[in-house]
Amino acid sequence: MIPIEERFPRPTVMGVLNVTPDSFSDGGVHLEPGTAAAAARRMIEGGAAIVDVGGESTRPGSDGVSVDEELRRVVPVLDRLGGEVPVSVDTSKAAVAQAALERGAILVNDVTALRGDPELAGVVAGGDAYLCLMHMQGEPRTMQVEPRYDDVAAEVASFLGERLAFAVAQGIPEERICLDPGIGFGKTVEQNLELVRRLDVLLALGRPVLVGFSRKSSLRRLTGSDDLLGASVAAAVAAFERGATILRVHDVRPHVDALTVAGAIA
Ligand code: HH2
Repeated sequence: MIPIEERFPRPTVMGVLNVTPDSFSDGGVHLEPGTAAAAARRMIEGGAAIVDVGGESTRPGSDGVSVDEELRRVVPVLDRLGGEVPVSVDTSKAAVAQAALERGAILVNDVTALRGDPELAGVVAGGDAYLCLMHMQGEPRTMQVEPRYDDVAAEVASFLGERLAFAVAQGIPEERICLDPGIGFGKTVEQNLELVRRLDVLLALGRPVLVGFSRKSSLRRLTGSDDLLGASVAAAVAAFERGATILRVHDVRPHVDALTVAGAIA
């Protein structure tokens, strides 16, 4: 298996496909498997290198869903894609990751950084999958209540360094892993901005960094606008310029265009 940085060089666009009734911004849009699969194919046509399929919303205030419900949402979409589209599965559950890997998914995107399900590391290791480890303070239900850090960049880096060591100890080769500061997961607007501003602190861990700022509520707070496309593109380009490798986005084509230009300049 080639290292993740070779498979997904800078900048790589990851399209977001939420197969949920209640996601942040696209909840309910892709609930029908055929519609979801068509949207995934359009994302690849638009220049995404991979599509992140998720069956559980992690928006602030959300409760979890059962394994059965998550499988019921995700599996029919992957079956329709038939392994023809590079897919990442946004899950913290071993059973969901296993089902996705069996259907051709190549990356497991775990917002709990292997703290959610003790079986997940073994599934990733045994399934020869790439892995994204994300930082979150608290849990989705309560994480935005009162996020606190003394030094947000240092604390997020220290957490991700520890989770990276854990993953490697569980048999997942380091070269398959990328790290994510978890924009919006237990962070204020200013903490989110500081994480991007000081992305070098995360890059010092030596792994590619994934950033997902697309359509997050911090952008609405900054701009006062409900149309978050321009704000999302700006955040992705800023993250890329500070060293991010993978940008997780909802609106693929505009991000691909912007990052193509930013990459050409860089
Ligand atoms: N953000 C969301 C979900 N999964 N995974 C990673 N690695 N990084 C992120 O920033 C990230 C993520 C939340 O955004 P969205 O998918 O739009 O919403 P929801 O969780 O409500 O489905």
